[in-house]
Amino acid sequence: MAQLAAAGVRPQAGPVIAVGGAAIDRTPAAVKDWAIRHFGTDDKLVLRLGILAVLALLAVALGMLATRHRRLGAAGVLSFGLIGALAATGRPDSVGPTDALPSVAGALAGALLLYTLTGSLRPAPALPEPDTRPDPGTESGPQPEPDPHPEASQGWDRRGFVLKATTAAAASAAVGLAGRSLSGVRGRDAALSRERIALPRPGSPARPVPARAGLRVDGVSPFTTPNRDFYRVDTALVVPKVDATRWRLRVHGAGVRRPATYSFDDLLRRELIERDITLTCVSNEVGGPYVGNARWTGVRLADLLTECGVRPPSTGGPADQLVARSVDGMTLGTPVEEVLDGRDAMLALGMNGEPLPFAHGFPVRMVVPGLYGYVSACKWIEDIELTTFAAYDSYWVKRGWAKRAPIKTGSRIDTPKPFARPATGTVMVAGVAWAQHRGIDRVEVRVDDGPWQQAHLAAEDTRDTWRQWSFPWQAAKGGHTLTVRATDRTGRVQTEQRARTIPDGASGWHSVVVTVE
Ligand SMILES: Nc1nc2c(c(=O)[nH]1)N[C@H]1C(S)=C(S)[C@@H](COP(=O)(O)O)O[C@H]1N2
Ligand SMILES: [Mo]
Repeated sequence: MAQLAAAGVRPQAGPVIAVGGAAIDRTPAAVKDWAIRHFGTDDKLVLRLGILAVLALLAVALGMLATRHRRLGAAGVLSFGLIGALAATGRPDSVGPTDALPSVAGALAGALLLYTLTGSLRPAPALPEPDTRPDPGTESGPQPEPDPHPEASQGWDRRGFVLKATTAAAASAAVGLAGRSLSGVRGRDAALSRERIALPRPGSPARPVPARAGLRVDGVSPFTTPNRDFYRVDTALVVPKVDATRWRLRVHGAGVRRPATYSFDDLLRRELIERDITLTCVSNEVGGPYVGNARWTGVRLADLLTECGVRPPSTGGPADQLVARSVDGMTLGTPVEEVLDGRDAMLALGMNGEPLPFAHGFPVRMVVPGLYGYVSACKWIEDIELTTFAAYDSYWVKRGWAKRAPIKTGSRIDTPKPFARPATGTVMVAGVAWAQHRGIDRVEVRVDDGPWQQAHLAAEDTRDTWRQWSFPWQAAKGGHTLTVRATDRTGRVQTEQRARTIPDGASGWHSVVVTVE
C-alpha cells in the first residue's frame, strides 16, 4: 500500500526510500566512507536490503507480539508508519505533509491486516466443551503459545486464517507491483523530454582528442570514459527523473543584482561550449575507481553569473561561496572566485555527445575543472544561491568534510593488477595520472626500492584531463612492488604522505605487488 501511495505522491516519499535517505543524512562521515570503500557503487543496494531485512525481522516480532496482545501489535505497525512519515517529511527534498501519506497508508493497511488476522486466532464465539478439548500440546499448526484463553484454543479458525493470510500476501504483492509500475509511468515524461533533446552543435567545440592521448596498452583506462562505465557517487536512493520541459534554474543571493530564472530552452539558446574534463570524487582512495573523464557540453557558468551581476570576491563581490542545490535537496558549495577565474566551469547539458544520463544529473549539472565533485559537480541542479562560506555549510561540510577541496595530484597503476603473475621479460606497466587544471608534467615508476624511472606519457589533451602513462618494465623472476608518482605542471611532486579521504581527499603513492614467474 505504501508503495502504491508513493507512486501517486512521489517515489522518494515511500517509507523504505525515505528511511534510507534519512539514514544516509545521519551517517557519520567515517561510516559513509567505510560504506563506499566496501560496497562501492552498490552501497545503496546494500542499505536498501539492510532496511528490508530489519523490517522483516521486526515484522516477525510484531506478529508474535500480536498473537498475545492484538492491539499492541497493531500499534507497533502504526508506529512504523510514524517513523516513515517523519523520515519522509523531514528529508531535504520533502515537498510537504503529503510526503507522509505513503507511510500512513501503508501503516494503516498493515495494522488493520494484522488486527484482522490475529482475530482469526481468537476463540470462535461458541462456548467450547471443556472435556472435548484436546491437550494443547498436541495441537499442530501455528499455535499461539501461552494462550490467555487456553480453554478456547480449539476454536480458532485455522483454515480461515491461512486463507486470509495467503490472500493478504498475494494482494500485497500485487498492489506493490502495481505501485512499482506506476512509479515508472511517472518517469515517462522525463524520459520523453530527454529523448526529444537534440543538442545543438557547440559554438565553442573541444578540439579533437589528440590521437596519441590514448595508448595502445591492454588494461589501461580508456582516455574517454564511456557513460555506462562512468563512476557514480551520490546520496540518491531513487535517481531523480526530472522533466526537462518543466525544469528551471534560479540564480539569486548576495550580490546578485539581477536575479534570474532559466529554463532548459534558455540554456540551449546560449552559446554552448564543449570541453574534456576529468571528474574525481573526494572519496576516491589511492588506487581507487572514482575518477572518470568525459566530454561535457554546456553553458559557461561565469557568463551566466556575470549577466546576473555577480562579481568575484577579488573585485569586491560580497559572496565567496556559490551554493548549488539539487531537486533532491543536496547542497554543494563552490568557491565563486574559482568559478569566475576563467576556467571552464559550466552548467553541463551533455556528456559524451548525448544529453546527460539520468544518473549523471539530467537535465543539467555543474562541472568545475579542478575541484572534487562534492564541492562543484551538483547533479539535477535547480538552484544557485550566492552566499559566503562563513554563513553557510553545505551538505558534506556539515558532515565533517572540508569547505574547499581542490583535487590533489594523483596517479594510478591500472595494469598489472595487484597480485598478477606476469611472465619474465617486458611487462607493460600503465595507468592514468591527474592534476586537474594544473596539468600533468611527469610520471615516474619505481620498482621495489630502485630509482625513480621516467614513464612514457601519452599526449596531453588539456590540463583539465588526466593523462595515460606507460612504462616497459624488464621484469625479473620473483615478487616485486611497483610504485607510481606524478608531478604536476607547477613542478610539485605528488606527495608520499598518506592521507585518508576525509576531510579533503586521499593522498599517497599507489603501489601494486606482483609475482613474476
Ligand atoms: N545532487 C547531487 N549531486 C551530486 C552528488 C549528490 O550526492 N547529489 N554527489 C557529488 C559527488 S560527491 C560527486 S564525486 C559527483 C559524482 O558525479 P557522477 O556521479 O556523475 O560521477 O557528483 C556530485 N554531485
Ligand atoms: Mo564525491
